[in-house]
Amino acid sequence: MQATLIGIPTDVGASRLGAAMGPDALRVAQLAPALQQLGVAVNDLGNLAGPVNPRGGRDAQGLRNLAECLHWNQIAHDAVLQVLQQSRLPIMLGGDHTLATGSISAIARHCRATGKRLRVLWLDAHSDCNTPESSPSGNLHGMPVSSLCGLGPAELASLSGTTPALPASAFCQIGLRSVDASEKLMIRALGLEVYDMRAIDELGMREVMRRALDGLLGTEGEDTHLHLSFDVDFLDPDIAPGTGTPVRGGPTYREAQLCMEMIADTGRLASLDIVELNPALDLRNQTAELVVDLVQSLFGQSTLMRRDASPAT
Ligand code: HAR
Ligand code: MN
Ligand code: MN
Ligand code: MN
Repeated sequence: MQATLIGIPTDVGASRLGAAMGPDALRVAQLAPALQQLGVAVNDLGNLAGPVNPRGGRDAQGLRNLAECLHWNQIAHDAVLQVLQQSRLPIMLGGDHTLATGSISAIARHCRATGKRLRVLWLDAHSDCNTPESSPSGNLHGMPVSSLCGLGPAELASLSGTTPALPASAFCQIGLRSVDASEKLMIRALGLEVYDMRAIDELGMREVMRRALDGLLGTEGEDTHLHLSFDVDFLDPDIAPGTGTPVRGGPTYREAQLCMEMIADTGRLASLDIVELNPALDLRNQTAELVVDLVQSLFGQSTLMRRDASPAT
């Protein structure tokens, strides 16, 4: 397998500064060598260059830093598309979660061109499906899902070449525990598949992942491009303090590992966003190191040799 790291050091979608240092923290935590150890050939494009956070107020639409967000998403889109066209697996090092609008727009465009079905796993404490009208903050990192579903700011919603970039049914959100009232309505309206923390409590991570990955195993999943959008605040802040909007009550270390291992078992992972890592809030880079550890599981690291790649049904 060949993977390409793309540093996308944006923090223009967030209120707290610091996520722009995320790509370098992941490099310091030895992300590339960790993947190489597993037989993944890795190259690193370095960091894309884009605007800094002007720390603007809300515009007439209620949005903060729309022009800067658009700029970052356009260059993210172009870089990701190029890597996909080289048949390499792009790993986006964020940066705040707005970049997923650009990355997933490119992935959706590529899937359309190659006739693949797209499945997006969204690991996050938040649902990120606010619209300009509903957003309590005006921060665009709270809107990538709605943008991709055609309901965000028009310039962002059309990046993929079609609006919506993908059907809402392509998404599966896992780990939610901070959802605005407006987002609850949006989840209903879009019919988003969601496993919140209560679902993980009640069903267990194994059953949640079994359902989330339905249709991806074996020959049934052959034509599916699996994208993982991994917001670091998915993880419990006790183990992952280095993020801008932590919410208590997230998955434990073991639950997160199982989640990654079960994704790896499908063999369908074809692109990855790692977002919302904020080294300014971290302790001795422990969150970046944890992410690298989890990404190793995502790329097939397991304790024992596994006889059968597919998990028991
Ligand atoms: N829902 C809130 C808003 O729209 C919080 C945004 C979430 N922040 C993130 N996204 N880190 O996952 O402002
Ligand atoms: Mn997010
Ligand atoms: Mn989040
Ligand atoms: Mn299904």
